[in-house]
Amino acid sequence: MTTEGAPAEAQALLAALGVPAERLVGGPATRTPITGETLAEPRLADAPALDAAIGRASAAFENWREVPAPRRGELVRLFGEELRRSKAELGRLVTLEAGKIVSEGLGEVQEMIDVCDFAVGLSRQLYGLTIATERPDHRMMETWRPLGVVGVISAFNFPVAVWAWNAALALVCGNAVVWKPSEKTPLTALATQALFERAAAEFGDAPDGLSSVALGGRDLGERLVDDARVALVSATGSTAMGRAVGPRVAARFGRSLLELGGNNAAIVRPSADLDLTLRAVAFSAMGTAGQRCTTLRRLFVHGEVYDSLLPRLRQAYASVAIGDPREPGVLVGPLIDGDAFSAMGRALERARLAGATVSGGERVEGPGGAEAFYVRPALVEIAEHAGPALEETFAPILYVLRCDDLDEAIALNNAVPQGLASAIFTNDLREAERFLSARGSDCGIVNVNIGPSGAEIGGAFGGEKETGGGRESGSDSWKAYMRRATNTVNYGATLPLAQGVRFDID
Ligand code: UN1
Repeated sequence: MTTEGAPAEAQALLAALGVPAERLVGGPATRTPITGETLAEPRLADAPALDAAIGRASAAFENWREVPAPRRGELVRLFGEELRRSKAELGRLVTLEAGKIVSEGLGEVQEMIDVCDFAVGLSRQLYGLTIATERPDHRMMETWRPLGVVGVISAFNFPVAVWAWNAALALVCGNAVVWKPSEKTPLTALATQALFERAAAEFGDAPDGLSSVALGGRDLGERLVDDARVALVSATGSTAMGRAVGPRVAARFGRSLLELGGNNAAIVRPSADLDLTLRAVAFSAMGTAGQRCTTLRRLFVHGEVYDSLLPRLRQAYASVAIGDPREPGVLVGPLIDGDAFSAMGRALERARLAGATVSGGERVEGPGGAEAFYVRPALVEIAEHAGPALEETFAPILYVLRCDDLDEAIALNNAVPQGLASAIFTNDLREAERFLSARGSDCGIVNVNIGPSGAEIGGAFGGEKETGGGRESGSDSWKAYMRRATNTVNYGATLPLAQGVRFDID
């Protein structure tokens, strides 16, 4: 495909994906981070439009909750088929709008397809337990019921996959969905919605307003968060955003599912397979230009292997192909914007002042001139676990520290408030199991001999502490989109003792 004319290509893709042209004018500019050019100017939703969308979703829910779950799964199956058909176009639009390399744009759509498959299977499960009761001639069981309207707030870095994790589960569970995507990535959201509408048309009788998109800024997000008709707010983004969302939802006793930052670490032990470690570290730390919440940001290397691993890592950092993410062979695309570039610069400056050895971090020429921000990923060798290493800077910075003692390395892994993903590289069974044990990593994702990023949809995705504690995607995450009822049925003719009090009623 051509590497010229991102705006024209985006318009063509949006048309092919079914987004009406009139939705793409009248609002603020959406720019591609590849060149800084304007791709479209999609109209934003105002407060009455959001209000109406939530109203339609509430009405849709009343109908949808009565549709048998496997039939609800059929809609998600059809949506998965639409995604398969349009994978190339939607993946390419992710590349243009979020700046991901082509394979990552496609990979993101594949995650959507995978979670649809997962949810379709789930639509024939949604199991509750039958529980032994202490009462004679009784049966006790739990049943799972849908919640209502699920509000989804998503971030620029996974502009479509994270919504799909939420929506596929929410829909098979019987909920309606209102989505406020990142202001930086409205176009992929509109395209996803258009594909969903195709699936709904084929399905036939999906209620109007079952899933909708509301484009807007922080104020619109706040309205969604505060609306008592929204039973669950699922928000993925920065810790600062989560701190604002969590208490507001709690104040009205709504439910929230928060998936926030990650300052992820890996530990390298003397027995590690260094070829494998090198590849895993380079991918996890530099992939997606360090803009994943699972990006590897801290590395604790045993002294015995430090001097064999570090030169190779420096070499990988010095030689990685940075540039236009549409070009084959490029591994590191642009940062999302100038703010991200400034934040990276500030973190590196603080590290330098604290005595760190920094390689990389400089701005690199890309196809876009002044309005696009390409950087060489930075490798920062530190003597002390302090300063910016304790924070999540959403950019490709890897802090490397020499650390021999496993307990100390585990303590360092756990010493940040953002415990999302973690990894150990070792061929020593005892070390691996110690890392996985209760006194090991405190993260939500704990890996052995594979980097922290690239979690697959079948697992529950999330972490503890400042990451919000929520779980999206696989495993039993579906329970977050439902409420549980315990039902007791008496099929005998008498009441159990405690309730058999005598009344003078005969
Ligand atoms: C995110 O960064 O918010 O594990 C989601 C990964 C992806 C999802 C990340 N599958 O990196």
